[in-house]
This record gives sequence, C-alpha cells and structure tokens, in this order.
Amino acid sequence: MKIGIVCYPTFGGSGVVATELGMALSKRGHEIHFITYKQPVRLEQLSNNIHYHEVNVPEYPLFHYQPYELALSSKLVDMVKLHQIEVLHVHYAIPHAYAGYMAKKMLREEGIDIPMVTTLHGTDITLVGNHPFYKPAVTFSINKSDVVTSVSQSLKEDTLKLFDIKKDIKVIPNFIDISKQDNPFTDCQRGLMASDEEKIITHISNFRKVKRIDDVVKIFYNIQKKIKAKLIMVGEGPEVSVAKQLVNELGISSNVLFLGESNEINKILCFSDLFLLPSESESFGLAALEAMINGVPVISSNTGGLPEVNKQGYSGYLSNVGDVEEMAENGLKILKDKETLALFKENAKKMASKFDINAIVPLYEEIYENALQLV
Ligand code: GMT
Repeated sequence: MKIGIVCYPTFGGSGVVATELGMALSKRGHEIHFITYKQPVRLEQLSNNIHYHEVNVPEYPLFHYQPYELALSSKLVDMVKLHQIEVLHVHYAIPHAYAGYMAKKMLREEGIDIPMVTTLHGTDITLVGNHPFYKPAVTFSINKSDVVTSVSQSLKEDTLKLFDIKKDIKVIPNFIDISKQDNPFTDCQRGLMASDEEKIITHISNFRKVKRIDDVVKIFYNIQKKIKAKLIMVGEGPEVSVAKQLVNELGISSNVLFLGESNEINKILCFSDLFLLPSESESFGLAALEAMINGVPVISSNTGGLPEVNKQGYSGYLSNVGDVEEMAENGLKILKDKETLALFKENAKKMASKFDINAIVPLYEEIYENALQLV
C-alpha cells in the first residue's frame, strides 16, 4: 500500500509513534510518505519506500499566524496525486485531521477518493482539543475521518465523554520495537553517570506542565534522603527552568543531571534503575513503555491510560496524582534490595513485551484495508 503519514516531527510521543509505525510498515513492503514540516526526529533513514515531503509555510507579514493547515492540505493534495498515495493516516487531531479532511474534499473534486485514518494521541483530546475555541473543529474532523483510532481505552472513553462523537473509535495501543532494545551494541556506560552504590532514577518528557516536573523533583528528593541516588532528566520544555530552580532550592544540584533532548534514549535507560512519570494526565505513557522494555520499573500516577501500561506491584507502582510521598515510598520499596529490584526489572520487561510492534502493526494494516473499502 502507499500510505501518507502526517505527524508532528518532534520528540513528542505522537510523532515517535507515527515515525516508528511508518518505518515498520516500510519494512513490511509498504511505501510510506511522511508529510510534515521537518524530517521526523526518529526517522532513521530515507529509502526506496520511505519518503519525506516537507510542508513549507511561506512567511507573509500580513498574517499574524501563518496558515499551516492551508499549506498542509495543499501539500497533501499534491503528494497524493504525484505518488498515488492510497491512504492518509493523520496522527494527532489538531490540525492534522482538519487539514486531511480539506485535502480529501479537494481531491474528491478531481475524482480521487482517499480514506483518512485519524489516530488520537492524548493532548489533542484532553488538553488542547477540548478547549472551547477548538472543540467544534476537532469534533467535526474526528467525525469526518473514515476510521478513528485511539492509543488507549482510557483515551477512547475520554473522547466519547468530552466530544459528541458519532464514529466508532478503535483502540490500538502504542507499541515498542523490542529488537532495538536487544541491540548487543548498546554502549551502557553506567559508570559515567553514577558510582556503583548510587541508584539511577530517570525522567524523560517534553517538560510541559502536564508532566508535573516539580513532583519528579520532590519524589527524587524524598528518595535520596534514604538512599544514594542520581536523577537524570532528559528532554526540553518550559518546565526545565522551574525544575532547575527547585533542584537548587532543595540543595540537590550535585545529584541531578539535565541532559536536554536526546536521540539515545536506550543508552540512558539501559543503566536506569527507576523511571518517574507522575503526570497530571497521560493517555498512554510511551516514555514509561520505553523505560519498561529496557527493564526499568515505573513509578507513575494512576491517571488516564497509565494503568493499561504499568501494572501495580508488578512492573512498578501507581499512585494518585500529586501523592509524591507515596510515590517516593514505592520507589524505595523497589530499590530497597538487589533481589526486589531485579524482579521488578524483569517484570517491567515482560509487561512491556506485550506491546510488541509485530503484534500491533498488522492491526493498522487491517484498518487501512478496511478504510479502503469505505470510499
Ligand atoms: O505528552 C507528551 O509527551 C506528548 C504527547 C504527544 O502528543 O506527542 O503525547 C501523547 O501521545 C503519546 C503517544 O501516543 C502518549 O504516549 C502520551 O501519553 C500522550 N500525552 C498525554 O496524554 C499527556
């Protein structure tokens, strides 16, 4: 099949899922066309059947906001015609489903019918899309998609609760490419980060308010009172400076490392002992899954789709949002001795392997096949 994928090309989970999906589909013989404003960060290499088409938005001083949706839908029309793309798969409703629908309509005028699959990822529903200024357009574009998928059961329920949705929503969970984690060449340089007796605790995100970064710091603060530990913070975003300030105030700067954005997540996770994800809301928690497949147990909040990924007392622990005391106690329970930590590490890996990419990609293929019958 020739599949057009629209996504955010950034480190955010939706972009990562879209990119990994596209790469996996290309390995299964499909021709993939990424259509976005920058080459996706996780896109390893372009090949015969992976293409990237850049959406350019010309700057014009009259516009306070440059019309990205317009440029995207025009690019979609051009690319569908040029490459005979058969299916459009848009990740994140805003504004991709809206632009995709406009492209479909324009193509129809030229006698071309193309189905559009929309995958809902989380903040497009729970935070941004739900805003009254966007809600009518988001509702419309979800209802006008030929097939709608969501990355967790919890996100499906939120979508049905928050929007007037007439379409069936299929749950297809996010996934992980296990073969990448089993790479024997991963250079696990634990010694560079901490001494043997120190535990390594990690947080990876885009440092938005929803991630409750101050809770990450407070959980670590409580843990390091009891055991020797280092906190590694990976990612960039508006809350980095707030976190740095809190770290200074608590006097723990020598034990906290801010690494910025990284494409070497597996290298960092391979020496991590615990992963913290105390988010306010989280439709799935791909970062937790990436930690788990690297054998890192997770301390998370029990919000959104996290209970579908992290299993209480098995791959980690879940607590109410904001309960940093309980989260720290649970972290200490996991880290208390070698045997317990080893068991949780093993369990985290086992739990994560349920989300094997090889089981999930055929579900998307089936969706594309069905979508083709709908137009
Ligand atoms: O919150 C993020 O990390 C970014 C955001 C995105 O849209 O890229 O992530 C959302 O989609 C991910 C992939 O499906 C999910 O794993 C995240 O849980 C979800 N974020 C939220 O719901 C806050």
